[in-house]
Amino acid sequence: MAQKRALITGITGQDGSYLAEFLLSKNYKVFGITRRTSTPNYERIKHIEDKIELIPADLLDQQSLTSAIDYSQPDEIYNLAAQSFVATSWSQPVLTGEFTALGVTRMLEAMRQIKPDAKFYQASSSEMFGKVKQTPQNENTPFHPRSPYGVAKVYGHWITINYRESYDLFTISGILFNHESPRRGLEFVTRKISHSVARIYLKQSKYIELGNLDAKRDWGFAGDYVEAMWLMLQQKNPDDYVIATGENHSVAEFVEEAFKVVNISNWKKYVRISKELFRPAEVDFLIGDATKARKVLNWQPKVKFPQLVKMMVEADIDLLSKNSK
Ligand code: NDP
Ligand code: GDR
Repeated sequence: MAQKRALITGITGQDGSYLAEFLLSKNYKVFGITRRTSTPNYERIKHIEDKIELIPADLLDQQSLTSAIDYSQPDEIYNLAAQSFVATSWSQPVLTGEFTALGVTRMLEAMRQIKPDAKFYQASSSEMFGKVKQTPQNENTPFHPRSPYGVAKVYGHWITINYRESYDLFTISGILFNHESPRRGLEFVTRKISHSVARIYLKQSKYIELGNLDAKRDWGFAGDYVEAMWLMLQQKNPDDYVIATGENHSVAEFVEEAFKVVNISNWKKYVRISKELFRPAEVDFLIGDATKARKVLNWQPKVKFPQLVKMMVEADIDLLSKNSK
């Protein structure tokens, strides 16, 4: 059988790096799209750089996406690239719409014109549920996004379905709940916490500044979630799936668990609340129902909440200890 070929947008991000590793382990030829930066940002993929092929392109540039698909001739396309930080979507709403919403159409158009027999995965998000209409959330729960990011993702979700229905393309939307790892960007709350706790433990910092501690999220491990993306594209028919652990915790619980890893029980002493870090509209409570994925894809998350927090705090202690040598 010919070696399968995959094209990943957002390969330099958290999920892109795990997905590239996963596909290499399945013997895929992996191509990744990277955008031009004045200094390279290949930190998360440097250990596999010699095994993958990077193609310069940008979600804002139709021609570059078309060329990338023409060059790589992928069997599977994973569209992970986006402006993915919810807080930034209020300060840069138009850019967020361009990247996170219209970027999806640009990728779909490129595939339709150049490689219509490819399979397409769109990275949709639990942020689409926003002000939740039912609990837990599944594939049939109505959307009520609460940020320009969430609104852009709703567009991405529906345009993916629309290309499936209009042109009979194999396009899938994976509605993933929050997934974290030691490779998570430092601006996201879990990594901010694990990194700050490690700094406090190593006496490099005295406190951590946070916003809303009451928000609840369904947090899983990114390594488990990229497998679900792949499984979705291996099915006979294209469909949409929720991917989640089915368990949620507040930001405060994450903080408490992280301090527990370094044997600090009076965690409140180290936390300051900043009004600046509260969002104009909050998503208070998310919890996913991944029954369909369990039944159809035979997918289940492996890493549990305490394990995830421990993994992240220990990785940051290692990282900071190495950096200070
Ligand atoms: P990251 O922010 O870690 O990665 C985003 C990637 O998109 C980076 O590789 C970034 O490149 C790339 N990118 C951004 N803008 C452009 C552009 N204009 N052209 C080309 N590439 C671009 O996100 P994650 O890995 O966490 O998430 C992957 C996807 O999944 C995103 O679409 C996100 O919205 C979605 N998602 C994530 C969830 C999560 O919990 N992690 C949950 C649900 C959905 P660069 O390195 O150059 O910045
Ligand atoms: P989220 O992740 O918005 O769920 O989007 P984030 O980690 O940014 O926020 C989670 C919750 O924590 C609260 N919070 C803080 N958040 C940040 N970033 N910094 C803080 O200091 C802080 N204090 C409290 C937030 O208010 C929020 O309620 C992530 C992204 O990966 C999206 O791309 C993805 O689609 C969704 O997860 C599912």
